[in-house]
Amino acid sequence: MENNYYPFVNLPLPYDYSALEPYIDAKTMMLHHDRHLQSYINNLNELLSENPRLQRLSLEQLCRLDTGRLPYELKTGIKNNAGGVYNHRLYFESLRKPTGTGPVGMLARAIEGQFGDVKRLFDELKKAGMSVFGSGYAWLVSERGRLGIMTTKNQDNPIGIERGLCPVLTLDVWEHAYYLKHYNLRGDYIDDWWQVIDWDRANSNYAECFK
Ligand code: MN3
Repeated sequence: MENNYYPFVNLPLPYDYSALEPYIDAKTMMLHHDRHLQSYINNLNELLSENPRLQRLSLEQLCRLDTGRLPYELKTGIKNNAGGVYNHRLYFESLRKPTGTGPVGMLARAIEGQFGDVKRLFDELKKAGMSVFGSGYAWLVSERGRLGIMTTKNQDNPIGIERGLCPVLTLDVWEHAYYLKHYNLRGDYIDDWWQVIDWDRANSNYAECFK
């Protein structure tokens, strides 16, 4: 991942704000990337600015941070904001303009082997996304190559929860990800999110899990 250390900057989206239309609208993408993600980046930089020792840690290390010696406020702030940066980067980087294609490569084979077909994977991811009460995420993760689906609350993420979990895809179900277009209809947003997944990227995310 680019810009993996302090000071963090908001990397531009790898596509236009309108690239995911008509599934995810340009205004949502602009606010989500330029304001929500930007806030997590600003907050994280601010928290680290007075803690030079923590500035040497990568974004992933900050997500995994598990030192009892940090003051509670700092630990919580870093966990929430490092998670906010990591989760949003993965979310945005794993989307692209709709192409009508499905899973490719080794990920496609793993999905077929474990879920039977891609529809079943989608149904389970959607169920997981719908089950998040309040704000959070649904994830497709790999654990030693084995695919799994999980949810996290707020800005928590799999890498902060357990060392062996490696994210392949993330589905942001915070209302800010869909409310302008889909209002309260999270299920419709999840259907639309599925149309704009970058499956090449998902496959390379999965390949990274084996390194
Ligand atoms: Mn979000």
